[in-house]
Amino acid sequence: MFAGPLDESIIKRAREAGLLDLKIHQLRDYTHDRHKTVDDRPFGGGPGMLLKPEPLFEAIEDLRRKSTRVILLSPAGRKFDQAIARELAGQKHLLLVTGHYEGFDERVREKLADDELSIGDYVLTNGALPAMVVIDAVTRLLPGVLGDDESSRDESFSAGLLEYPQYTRPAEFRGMKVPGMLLSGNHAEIKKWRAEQAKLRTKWQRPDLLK
Ligand code: 4HQ
Repeated sequence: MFAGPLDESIIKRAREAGLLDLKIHQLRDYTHDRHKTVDDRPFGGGPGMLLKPEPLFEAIEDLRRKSTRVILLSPAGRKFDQAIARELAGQKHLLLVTGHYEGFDERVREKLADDELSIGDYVLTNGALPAMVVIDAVTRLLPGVLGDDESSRDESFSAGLLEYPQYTRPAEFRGMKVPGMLLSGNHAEIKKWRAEQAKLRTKWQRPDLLK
C-alpha cells in the first residue's frame, strides 16, 4: 500500500532531495516461527485478533533510537490535526506503528508508545492510510519541501479560517459571474472582502474553528 502514494509528486521529490528519509518495515520480519505469526486471539474472548507483543517489541526496540517518537495509529488515539503535524515536523525521527485489521496488545501501548493518533472518527480496514496521511501532512512542513508560493499560501491560512472563495477565468461561465469587485483592481477592498468571506464560510461550515 505504501509504494504508490509515497513514490509520487511532492513526497517523491522530498525523498529524492534527501529532505525526508522514509523506510517501510514489515512486522513479519521480526517473527521467529515458520508461519511468521504477528497476531493472536484476545484473552477473555471476543471478536478479532490482536497484534502480539513479541514481534512489536522486537521491531520497535530494534528500530528506535534515543530521539525516536513512537506513534501508534488507531481510532483510540488523540485526533491528528495541523498543530500536531507541526509538532511532529520538528522531531528528528518518527516511528509510525500500524496494524493490519488488528488492535494492539495493551502492553505495547503502556511500554513502547510515546503517542497514539487517530486521523478521524471512522474505522478503516488498517492503519496504512492513517500512517500515510500523517507522513504527507508532516512532510510538506519540512524545510525546503514546498515552493515559496505554496508555503506562504499555507501560512496565510494557518490563521485557522477556511479559504475564501476563489475564481479564475472566464469572468462569466454558463451565466455565473465572478463577483465584480475581484475584477476591480482595488486591492484594499479585495482584501477586506476575502477576510469577510473566509469568516462567513468558517462560521457556516466549521463554527468549531472559531471557538
Ligand atoms: N484504523 N485513525 C483499525 C483506523 C484509524 C483511524 C487503524 C483501523 C487501526 C486496527 N487509525 N486498525 N481512524 O481506523 O488511525
